[in-house]
Amino acid sequence: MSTASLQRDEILLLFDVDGTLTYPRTNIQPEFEAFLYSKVKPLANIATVGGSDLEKMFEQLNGKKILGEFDFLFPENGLVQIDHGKEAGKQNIIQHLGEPTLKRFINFVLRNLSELELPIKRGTFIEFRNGMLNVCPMGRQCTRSERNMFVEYEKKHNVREEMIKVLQEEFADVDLQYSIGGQISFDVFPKGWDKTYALRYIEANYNFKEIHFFGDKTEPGGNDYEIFIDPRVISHKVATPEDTRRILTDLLKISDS
Ligand code: M1P
Repeated sequence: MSTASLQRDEILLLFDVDGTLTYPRTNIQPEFEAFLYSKVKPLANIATVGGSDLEKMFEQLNGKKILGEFDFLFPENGLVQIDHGKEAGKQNIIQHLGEPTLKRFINFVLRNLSELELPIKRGTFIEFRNGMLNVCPMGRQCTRSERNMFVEYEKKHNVREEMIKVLQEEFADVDLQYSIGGQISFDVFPKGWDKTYALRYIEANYNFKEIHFFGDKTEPGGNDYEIFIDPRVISHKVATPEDTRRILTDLLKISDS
């Protein structure tokens, strides 16, 4: 049976945000947004599963209206679950790791970053979220052009990959996982709290016939990798929102006019 012949409530489409619904850390484009809400949403349940927190999802997808537009929102890899506009649950990294381990980790990262030479540094080197930490060697408080500068710098110096290696060694005794989902930072969370976490919620509460996942960071170490290879989903690799649109048009037999 083809996907296009299924009922709306039999299909769930799970979208990564950066690189899939939007270009990295930019807002969704109006034509794509209209396509998603007017052509795709009537045919299937739609959901986001992003590495970023809910505030960044609001910024990129044009505000709180997404609470009403998407059937589900899964910020922080689904460690926060929003079901039809209402928070249904969230994970807590403090409780999971405990203060002593958390403090040891944060102190080590800050010490390591203080010794790291980069062309520029700004502020907010660790962003503390509900279920994860986001570590940014340059500091999250940077401008778009400073962000672009880091992207170029990293093409020659694997700053984040090198730092992750150091952390993996130093914290081999702690069940932590590291993933690179964006351009200037990496996410740190307990093992298994990757994007497959969103599937735990879906499986416990719904019974979709098909779950499709769309993402760009699908290589090992990228934050779409684990869900991309998960046998519970049908995966689609994309590089841009245009790819996502093309695949959706084909999958759901949408007349794209
Ligand atoms: O959604 C992908 C990533 O987006 C941001 O990454 P960066 O600022 O490095 O481009 C972060 O919110 C990160 O946590 C997230 O995985």
